[in-house]
Amino acid sequence: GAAPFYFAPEIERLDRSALRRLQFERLKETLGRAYACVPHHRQAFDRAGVRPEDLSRLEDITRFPFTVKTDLRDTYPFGLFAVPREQVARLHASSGTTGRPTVVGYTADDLDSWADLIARSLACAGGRPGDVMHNALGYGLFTGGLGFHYGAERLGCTVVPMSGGQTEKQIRLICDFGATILNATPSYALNLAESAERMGVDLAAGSLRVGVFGAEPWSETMRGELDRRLGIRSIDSYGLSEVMGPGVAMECGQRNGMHAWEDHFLFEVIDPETLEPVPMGQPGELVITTLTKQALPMVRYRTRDISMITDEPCPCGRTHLRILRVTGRNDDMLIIRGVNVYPSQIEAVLLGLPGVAPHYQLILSRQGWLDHLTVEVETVSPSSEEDRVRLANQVRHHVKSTIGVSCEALVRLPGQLPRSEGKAVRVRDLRKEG
Ligand code: ADP
Ligand code: K
Ligand code: ZN
Repeated sequence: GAAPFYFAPEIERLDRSALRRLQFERLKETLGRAYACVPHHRQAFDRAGVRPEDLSRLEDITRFPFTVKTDLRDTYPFGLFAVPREQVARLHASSGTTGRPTVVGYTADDLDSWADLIARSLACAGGRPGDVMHNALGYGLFTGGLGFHYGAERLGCTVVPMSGGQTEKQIRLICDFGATILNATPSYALNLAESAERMGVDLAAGSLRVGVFGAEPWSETMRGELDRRLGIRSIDSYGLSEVMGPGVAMECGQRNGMHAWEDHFLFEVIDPETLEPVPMGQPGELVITTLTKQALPMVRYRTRDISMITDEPCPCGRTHLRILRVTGRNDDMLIIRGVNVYPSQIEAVLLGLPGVAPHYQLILSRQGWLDHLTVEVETVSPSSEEDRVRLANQVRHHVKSTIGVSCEALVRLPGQLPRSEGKAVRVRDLRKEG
């Protein structure tokens, strides 16, 4: 293949001992800022009996307390920010465990680092200045669309800010503009491939060369399908809003795991039961500490993502460790078309509707390659067909407008939904790993 290309060659190939020294310096600074500027962190450190000065080597990170998703909710909206609101240049938000979204903020410097990390990640994925990047990730409060947008501009790409939806138009523009990089969730990319086939458009014979796919778990089988049907090399891409957004880790051309950018983040893998570190190369929950974020420093954020990491050398020359596929989560968060959804959020919507009984079921299936959500509810008292149709429309409308996902709603008569003995089984996930 072509000679390796790096966006930030010195840092991407820094030897691991220098990388660890850099991490130590930055970690010390981050812990200091978290303690000095964020009351939540100060209290948590005090409770754990640990001070930033207690960090004398990188491994001491394990003495510091974890941050979890509910900490963001409990301090909604800006309680974990370490800078005055006037210094926050941008806000993003994703779904939290209840009605309140998880709000994240960036200073101008944070946005600058983010664009650099995306530029570095896109180059790692095989992108080059001059590429045309068709960005089908959602723009708006999600970090996906805008995150990739500015980083692709920084790399020197021509960016098509398409966002989601309007599938036929997407296909036409990919062809007309000569897109070479496609950015999407893997399931939407397969949907594009299928729709193109129906339209008689052969995307595999077209201009696309690289696919950058993330936001939801996907498999090697799906990779094979995407490569073949779109005529691309499909690359796994990982990130989460709480620590930044996309650009946390990206596969290189070797496709042997995602290089995780250790100059900006510290990665740990823990046993979710004992909370103790697990050895390199063994599966566990990914825990991430930010090393450069100003607006929202994150200390030992429990991602709930199950994966493993390796520091084995990669033939591409990058020294940063690799996150092997994220295979699932250890909480009840569902990912529906790339959107994070907690059953508790849907429950809150349902219980707010008059006439709906506290019995419901969420059924997840695939229609083609796309996720399909069916919400089944029961009425409190016997009701007419007409009333049930009206209620179904309300459920659909409220789920869409408060959570942002489309669903099908089925309203049953009292007693028609299965009753469980013991713990209610609210979710039936029929999606097969394809
Ligand atoms: P994004 O828009 O990047 O998905 P969110 O904060 O909305 O950011 O969601 C982050 C979550 O999405 C992660 O914690 C993980 O569960 C999931 N996710 C992101 N990228 C991947 C990936 N490449 N493989 C599997 N899951 C992923
Ligand atoms: K996601
Ligand atoms: Zn590599």
